[in-house]
This record gives sequence, C-alpha cells and structure tokens, in this order.
Amino acid sequence: MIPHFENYEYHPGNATRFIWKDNYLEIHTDNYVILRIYVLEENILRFRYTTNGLWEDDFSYAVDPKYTPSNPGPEITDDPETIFLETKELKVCVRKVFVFITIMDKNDRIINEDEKGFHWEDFRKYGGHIVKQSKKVQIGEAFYGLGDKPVNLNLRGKRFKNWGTDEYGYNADTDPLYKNINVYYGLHGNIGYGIFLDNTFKSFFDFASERKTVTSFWSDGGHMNYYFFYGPSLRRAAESYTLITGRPEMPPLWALGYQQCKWSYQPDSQVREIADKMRALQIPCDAIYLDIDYMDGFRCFTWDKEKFPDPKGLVAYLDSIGFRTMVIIDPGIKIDRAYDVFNEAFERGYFCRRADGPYVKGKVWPGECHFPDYTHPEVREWWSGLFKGIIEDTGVAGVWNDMNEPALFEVETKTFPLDVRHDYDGHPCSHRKAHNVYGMQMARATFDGVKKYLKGRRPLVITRSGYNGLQRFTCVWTGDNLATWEHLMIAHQQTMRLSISGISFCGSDIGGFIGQPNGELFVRWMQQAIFHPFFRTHSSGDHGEQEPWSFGDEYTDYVRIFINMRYKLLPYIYTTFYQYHKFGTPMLLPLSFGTDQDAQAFANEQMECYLGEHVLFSPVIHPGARGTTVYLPSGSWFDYFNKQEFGGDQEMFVEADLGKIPTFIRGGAIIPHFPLMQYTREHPVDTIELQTYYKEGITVSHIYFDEYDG
Ligand code: MIG
Repeated sequence: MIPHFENYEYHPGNATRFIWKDNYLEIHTDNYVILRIYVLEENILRFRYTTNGLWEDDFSYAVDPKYTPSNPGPEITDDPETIFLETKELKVCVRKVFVFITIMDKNDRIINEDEKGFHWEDFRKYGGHIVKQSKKVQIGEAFYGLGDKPVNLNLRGKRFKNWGTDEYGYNADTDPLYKNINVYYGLHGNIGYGIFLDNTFKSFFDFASERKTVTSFWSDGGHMNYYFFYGPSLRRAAESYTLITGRPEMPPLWALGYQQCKWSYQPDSQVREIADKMRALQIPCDAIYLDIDYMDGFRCFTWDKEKFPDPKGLVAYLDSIGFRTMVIIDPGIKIDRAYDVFNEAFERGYFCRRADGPYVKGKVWPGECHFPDYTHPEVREWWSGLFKGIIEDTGVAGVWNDMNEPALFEVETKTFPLDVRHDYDGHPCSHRKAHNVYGMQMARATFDGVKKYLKGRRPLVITRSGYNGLQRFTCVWTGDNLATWEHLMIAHQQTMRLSISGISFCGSDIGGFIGQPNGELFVRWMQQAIFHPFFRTHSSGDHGEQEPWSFGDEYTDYVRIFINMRYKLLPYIYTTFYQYHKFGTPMLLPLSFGTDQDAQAFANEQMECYLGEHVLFSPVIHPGARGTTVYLPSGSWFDYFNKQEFGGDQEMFVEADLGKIPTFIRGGAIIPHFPLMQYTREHPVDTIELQTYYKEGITVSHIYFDEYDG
C-alpha cells in the first residue's frame, strides 16, 4: 500500500534493501520508489528519486561537463531502523521507514533534516507528478540565494516561483523575474549549507511561509533531483555549488571597465558623439552598446542602412578612441522570405514547433517571428556561425542577449504555449521542461559564436534570462528596473543575491531603466555600482538623457570621481574575478557569507557587503542621507577615503556626503591600484601602485594579472 498524507499526496514506502554502486548508494523501497544518494565529494551529495523504478537519462544543462567528481567512497552501515552513510565531513542517516533523511556533521549536529521529505502529488492536468521535498526549519535558520529575487537577503517567510518572465518595471516582491536559479542556502548557528534543485520545470521554493516550521521545494514535473553542499561556511557552500555548475573563463579586462548603454543610441553620429564626449570630459569608459534600433526592421544580424550605413567604419572609429562595441541580439527571427537568416532556419527546420507541427509564431519587436530551438545542438552550431558577420567582419566585441525568457508580446502568459516542442539535446520535451533553460542555451550558443570569431580574444556576452550554470557562458543584468530610491536598494540586493547564487558577473541598469533619476540618485547609484562586477549605465530613453554629464557639472564631477575610483581598483577587482573563476568564490559576499566570525549574527544584514577578500562597503540608499551605519567586523579597518583607522567589532555611523560611499579596507591588506586611465587599453600598464594598510600581524593579499585579453 502506498502511504499518503492528504488526498493525492504520496510518500516513499519502507526501505527493503540497499546497495552501493560506483559512486552512489541505491535504496529500494516496498512501493517502487528508489533513492540514489551520490557521494561526489566529502561535502557534496546528490539525491535522486524515482517513483516507479524508471530513471530518466541523467542529463543536465546545469552541471559543468568539465566537472569530474572525486567520488570518495563513504562508509555504509545499518541497524534495524537506519542506514548510515558517512564521509569525512558528513553523516547521512536514512530512516528505513519512509526513507527519511537527516544530514549531520561529524559532531552529530543536524545540518538538514527531512520533514515529510520526498513526496509527490498527481498533476492530472499535465498527466504526471508534482515532485516535492520538505525540510524542517532549524532554530533561527536564515535562507539565501535564488538568483534575481528583488527582496531582502534573508528569504525566510517567503515563497518564490522560478519561471522566467519578462517583468517590465518590476518592484520589490515581484515574482518570478527573468532568471531561474534553483539554488538556496540555509544558515543556523554556525552551520551553513546549500541545496540545488536540478529540475527545469516550473519550480517553487517555500521558506517557512506556508508552514512556519517547514521549508519546501517542488517542481511541476520531472524527477526529484537535488544536490547538497555542506559549508560549514556559506562561502564554501557557494564555492561547492559552482564546483558542480561551473565557473566562467576570465573576461577581458575591458569588460570590467565602465560601459555606457541606452535604448537606443542612434544614428551612428550620436554613438560617436557620446563616445567623443566621454573622452572630452575625461570620463573613463570602455564600451558602448547598440540596442535594437541599429538593426534593419529589428532583423537580427542586419544593420539599418540609413542610420548605420557603415558599421565597420563606426566600430573602427570607436575602437580608435578606446571603445569596444556591443550589440543586442534577440531570439525572435522575423518571418520574412526576403531575409536570409529566416530562410535558412525555416528550411532547415531550426525553429521551435507546436506539438501539432507548425512553427510557433509570436509577436516581438520585428512583428511576427519564429524562434530557434536553442536546445538543439545543431541549431546552436548554426546560431554561433551567424556571428561571423558582426564579430569577425564588423569588429564588434561582444553581444547582449535580451527577451530570451522567451518573451512574447500580446499574450497573457508572456511566453510560448506550453505544448511547444524542444529537442533538449536529444531528450525531446515540451516547453514545460525547456522554458527555464531556453535563455541560457541561447546565451551559450551566442558565447560560442562570439568566442569563435574573436579568434583568441576574450568574449563578453550578457543575458537577461537563464538557468543554473549560465555563469559558464555569460554575465547578466537585472532587467527593467526603475529610476527610484527603492530600486537603488533592490539593485544591490539582487546583485549580492546573484553573486552568492553562482553568478558574480552581474549588475543593474545604473540610474534605473524606466524613468529618470535626479543627480543625487544617479551619483548614489554610480558609487554603489563601482563595486558591482558588471558596471553599465542603461536607460529606456523614454525620457531625457542618462549619461554621466546629464545632471549638471556638480554631479558630473562626482560621477567622474567614482568611475575613476573603479578604474584605480581594477587590478583588485580583476584579482577578485580570478578568485571567482578559479575557486568559485562569490565576488560580492554579504556579511553572513564573508565572515569568519559568527555568521548567524549577520543573518539579517541587508546592504553591507564585501567585494573580494579585503574591501567592505555599505551603499547609501536614502535621499538626503548624510551617511549610513556600518558594522566593522573583528580586526582593524581603514576608511578608504580618509585613511582613518578603526577597531573592529563595532557599529558606527559613517558620514558620507555625495562624494563618498562608506568603504573600508582590512588592516594589513595590500590593494593594487592602476594609474588613472580613460580606458583599459589606453597605455600598456607597467605600473601598479600597492596601497598598503598597516597592521601588526599578518594579512595575506593576492594579486593576479595576465595579458588581460587573450
Ligand atoms: O521590450 O531592447 O530589458 O534592456 O533596452 C523591451 C530594448 C526590450 C528590454 C531590455 C532592455 C532593452 C529593451 N528590451
């Protein structure tokens, strides 16, 4: 008999036998449920369940193909009630009745424990299961993660959905947004861990919202398949997460410089004017963006012949004064028999089809479009090849992928009908399963193409949507935010949250996309963003200007001060990127992730954060504010602006007029600085200033440098 809790809710039966194979323990039950517990590392486990004894192909877009588990063999024992699996760091207890899981550290402290554990519900409408997992909330437990959610850092008390959605002008608490990042962290006492649900169906996470003592997660289809990462520090849990889902290659240095964008700079003469003005006003900048209006009728991979008659000449001119050119590419391909890209994809059958045959049709900027199925390897290969023109022939340096949730106009669901078919790399499925990976597979194909035609130079790709693991291919921005003070705070929360969710290379539209900031808000946004890895101003252009000089000379001067500060700090930021690339360390670490002290004490800290190993900052986020309160962790700290020294373990108000963002350097640290420059390739850098912050004792600092591109 299948035990159940409520109507239509089922649970595994009792364990009847268990067996160790290669790198997993397989536990069979008396109702056909099988659980596999993989031991990938001493601190990393994977749990996989089938409800009927049948396994799907073990295929994942999230897991880095370069990852090879070290597969340490655990010790396995049992007694009449329980099966025990022990690694050097963990003890997993599987109760034989209903196979309930408890994960403990080696001191028998509970890290994570099933409540109902794995269970499932019929999903008749769909003809399948909703697979669920529920865990007990531990005392004082705080929760983090989930990518781009626009809420306070600690997720406790809230419920979220992951189903990528184009949310123009979202607000605090809007859910879901563009990205589908199924990883979260728990922290109680000094015990931190992470859980990654590798299931691409619409997924939900409830952190003690529905029931105060329970955290649960579930997906509208597929199998229960999740990874567990033990810290005990949250930082190590986050590093372990990217060990599995991958880390990015080093970006070119210019991609960490300041970038200027607008919807849209046009025609080409305006693009030149903006770039010239940056140089004339001595505001450092490394890249300028072309939004959708550079195209001919929004046809991807074409140029508007009137507004941009000589793209190669434009790009070469920009390059000559130190600007890289970035262009936007959307997934919608205009249905137009006179358009080569369309014809090729149409004839080769590369567009996504409805279940009953025809290509799915949807309206976006170009009008009626079809959409490539980026989950097909041959389609990705073809897509990559399309970048030859833009990159190799025209000289563009990188590509911006938008609308790839995928977003559709004029339909209530804002996306494809659910019956649409996808190849899913040889595992054909409907849009239910492929929706959340569509944008990531587009960005991946874009990355491969840009990389190929840059011939050894390093690519920059930016995406709006994506799934876990997207960080291997692309950086992200947070989409269509607003020019409000609330959004200044949200931008920092999202950026910190993305960073701990494996995606450090992230940033917001500085100043806000919708509406116009005043000078004060723009300066506060700019000074916060100098610490965000992706550093770009963007605006919708439905109002006035949003360039560094748009708010009057007084504000222009402040903006220049902060962009200069970013450039001076580039060797430190580049080194921090290297630590992310090499070890998966999040570049932005909220206090609870960055501390070596009592992490739980910082469980609810909202805005203060580390950039890399030695810089601590706390943005000012209120209009008219004269500063903000900062907590200095133990040790000694120096105010970056006036070099005043402070003891740690104290909270204090830090005065910060518009010319300052509260920033502290750890005592003993050495922070490498570049000389002033207008763009990263201005002169070969042969001098790096090492700013040394005194301490009696030892602090280890790092510096990484290389060719910076190629
Ligand atoms: O329907 O390309 O989030 O950054 O400027 C709007 C135009 C489409 C949305 C992006 C925004 C971009 C805009 N795009």
